[in-house]
Amino acid sequence: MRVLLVQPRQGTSFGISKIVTTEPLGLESIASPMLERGHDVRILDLKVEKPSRLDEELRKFAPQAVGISCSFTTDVYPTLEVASHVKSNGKDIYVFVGGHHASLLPDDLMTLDVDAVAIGEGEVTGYELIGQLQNGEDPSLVSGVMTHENFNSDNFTPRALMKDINSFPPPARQLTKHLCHHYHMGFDGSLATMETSRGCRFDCNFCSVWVFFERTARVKDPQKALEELADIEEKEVFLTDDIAFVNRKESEKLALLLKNNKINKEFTAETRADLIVKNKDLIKLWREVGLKNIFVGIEKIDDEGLKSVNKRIKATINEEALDFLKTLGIKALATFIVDPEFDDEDFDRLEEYASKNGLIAPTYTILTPLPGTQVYDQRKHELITDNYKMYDLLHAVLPTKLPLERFYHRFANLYNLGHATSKFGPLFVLRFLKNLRGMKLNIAFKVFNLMRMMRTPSSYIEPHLELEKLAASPKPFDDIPGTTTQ
Ligand code: B12
Ligand code: SF4
Repeated sequence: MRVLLVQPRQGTSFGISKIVTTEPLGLESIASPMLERGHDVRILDLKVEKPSRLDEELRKFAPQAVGISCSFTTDVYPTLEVASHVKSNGKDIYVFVGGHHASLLPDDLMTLDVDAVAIGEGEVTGYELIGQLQNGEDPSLVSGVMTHENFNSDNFTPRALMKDINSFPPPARQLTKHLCHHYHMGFDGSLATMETSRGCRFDCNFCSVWVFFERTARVKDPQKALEELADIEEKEVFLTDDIAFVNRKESEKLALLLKNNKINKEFTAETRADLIVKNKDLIKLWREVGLKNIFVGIEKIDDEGLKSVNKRIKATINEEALDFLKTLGIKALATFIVDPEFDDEDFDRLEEYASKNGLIAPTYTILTPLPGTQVYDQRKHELITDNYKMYDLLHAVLPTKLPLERFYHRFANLYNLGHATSKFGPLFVLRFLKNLRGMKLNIAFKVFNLMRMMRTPSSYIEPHLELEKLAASPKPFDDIPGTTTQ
């Protein structure tokens, strides 16, 4: 079968995804088992490729099936755009959607332009679905495949999580090789991504990862991870693990293998502060083998706040982790959740915390009830909009205590406190010159512009004004679920 896998365009105009742009690892992961079974598979990444490439692929490649990734809530409309475009080119092209959001809220995607939604991990579901289509058999019979026939009925069989995440070949990175110069982490690139583990055993109330993975975490075999890494050409590698270093023994084995095999990479990872504090020697070892940046979900500055999000951690542990990373020279990219109920004092306290802890490039998001989370269940009746464009964690979708202008003024100002490399100062000039040498001018400009936007209150307010206008006029998106404004 000829299968085209599509990463839709970004559904939000700004945010961290413009600063960290990654290859479509989910699509690459489902592509390899399909390739192994002899299917002809291509990947289109509309996050970085021109929109016209879709028509080009539909014409030249003439896919029999198109699979679209919808992991982010903000990607729902772009996903439906692609589906509708494909169907307008040929009703007989089979359109299926998968990914994190699609799995948690398939109703959003079950439109007439979508034939099926693949719920859960896609490696097995993907190739089984394609095999079924090839044999002219009913796709609804494949576990994890939700179709219009079995939707909301007992005939849908869920796909269980894979017992072992080592049973498949590495993601088919060769399918996006020609795009690798687009993928970057801030000013640094080219960037590759890789999983060394999958899932999380915690249960924070603002997060849906543990819901998707049923509070489990599985680890890649260190030897297999080493071989995969050795095949990656890029020096910069973003480990997409939900919680890096989740399994101490395997993480240590991998670090030692990297050391003994002289693998020369620079890593960025995401993890929790308590794992850092508990495994200081392991983090030190990873530093030796190239760990450069760690996103640390600090979320809240005190115990009360941490309890409110069910983080199961103490504020002192967060601070200990930040201090420790500083001593090792690892950049701690602390992330925080700003509550819509914040008043001026709360913002003052958060600013103080960031400056006291000398945070270089902290990331702030606004508490957003994302589908599948406990916060969503508890607060969905309070939502001020169900327009998914606003669900980028940088817009208030719950009522703010401060007037909206004041709230965004304070929020944008948080981004003025760090990011020394994005301001027009000596550090910025240094990074800029480095990128000039590497011919990455466009990326440097994109990151710089984005960071400027994030420091400008009006860029947050614009989408709210657009929504008000939409509410006052006939609604163009009335037929798309989730797009009505209140
Ligand atoms: C790495 C990561 C990032 C990276 C890169 C993400 C990317 N690909 O663009 C960075 C740091 C840039 C990032 C940014 C953000 N992220 Co993020 N990120 C992740 C993380 C930890 C791993 C994603 C990943 O690569 N996994 C590995 C691959 C192999 O898995 P996968 O893509 O899920 O694909 C599998 C299945 O979903 C399925 N599948 C996927 N697509 C398809 C398609 C078809 C056709 C089929 C059949 C199957 C299928 O099969 C694949 C193999 O099993 C996830 C958590 C998670 N585990 O999903 C959060 C997650 C996706 N991020 C999230 C969020 C909220 C954000 C931010 C908004 C956060 C912020 N601070 O601003 C930004 C914005 C990003 C954006 N695009 O708008 C949320 C999304 C929730 C939601 N409903 O929107 C998640 C789920 C984390 C969470 N806390 O809840 N993120
Ligand atoms: S925020 Fe992190 S620690 Fe909490 S449940 Fe999600 S992935 Fe796990």
